[in-house]
Amino acid sequence: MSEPIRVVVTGAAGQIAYSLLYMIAKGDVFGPNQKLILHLLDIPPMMGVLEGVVMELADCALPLLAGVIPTADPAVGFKDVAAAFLVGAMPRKQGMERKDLLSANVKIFKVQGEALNNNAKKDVKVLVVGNPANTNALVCSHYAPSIPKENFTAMTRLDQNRAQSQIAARLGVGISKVKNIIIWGNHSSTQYPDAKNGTVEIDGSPKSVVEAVANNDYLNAEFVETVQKRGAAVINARKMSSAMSAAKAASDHMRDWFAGTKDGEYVSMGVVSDGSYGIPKDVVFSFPVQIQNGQWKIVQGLSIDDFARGKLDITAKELLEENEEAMAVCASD
Ligand code: NAX
Repeated sequence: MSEPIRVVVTGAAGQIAYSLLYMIAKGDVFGPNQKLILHLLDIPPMMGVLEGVVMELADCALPLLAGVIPTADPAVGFKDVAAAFLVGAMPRKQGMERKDLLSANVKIFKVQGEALNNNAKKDVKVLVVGNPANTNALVCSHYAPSIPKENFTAMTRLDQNRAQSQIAARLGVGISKVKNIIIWGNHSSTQYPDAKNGTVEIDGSPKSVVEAVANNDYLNAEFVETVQKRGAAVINARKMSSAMSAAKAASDHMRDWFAGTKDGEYVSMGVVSDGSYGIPKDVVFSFPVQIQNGQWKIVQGLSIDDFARGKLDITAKELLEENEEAMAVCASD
């Protein structure tokens, strides 16, 4: 057993955290030999609810859990953390314009960026789940200049998992047979779920998804739309947004970031663009990445057909607009 690491989850009294905390505390993310001290950050009115979560974590009797620190103070929440799950964000309320949502979130992620900068370990790995996730990650990084930009990522793993699951169901194979499905761009309805670089194992041998599905109309239309609209479909059915699956995706994202990806496999993460695939620099864009020793690298040389090019440009344009709005709010603050 190694020394415990400190891990913060924000929005700790919310519904994603309710599933995520258990996954982290039982070893799904940092492995079965890594002890943890969990920092639970939420806002003052939620401290009573958070107390209940603390009681339940104790009642889970988890051997890896070396401590739990519930707090509404970002300086305490981010103190010495090695990993940060930024789940809490301002939800969109009725009548709220996109701009209002963005400016409320810019304020939250400014405060949290500063608190990370002043309190967290300098090699902290930050995953932003709270929406608009990509732009929130950029804002957070902007206010944490002492932490490398590469350490700020946004979650598109739920979209990837949804896409992988759609292809597995379509082909009637187990989920683990489907690999390298990509989510490009923003975690929004402009994202481009791309199965055309994916592979599937059928009867023991790998095939391209394009060949196995043998229906490009499906891959370009129904598949893309189903993944893009899956979040809304869950809300319609559950009357609440995806939580268990979002928590599983956050746990997958951070596990792969710490432990690395398997040979020949890649995963999608919102990361700061270096201009790869003609995407403007410095937006947080979801790319396929491979990870070794805790460092991600964008997978190069994948084929982008005209259809994909159009989709990538649309989602990049949306991100540039969001960034401009966010930076205007930052500047006026
Ligand atoms: P909940 O409303 O259940 O929980 C959010 C929690 O965050 C609340 O307890 C709230 O008090 C807390 N919070 C608000 N401001 C805070 C602050 N400044 N510091 C700390 N905590 C704060 O939402 P939940 O369903 O858990 O969703 C959380 C976020 O994830 C939302 O922004 C949601 O849009 C986003 N999602 C992102 C996904 C992704 O793939 N990137 C998918 C799932 C989810 O929709």
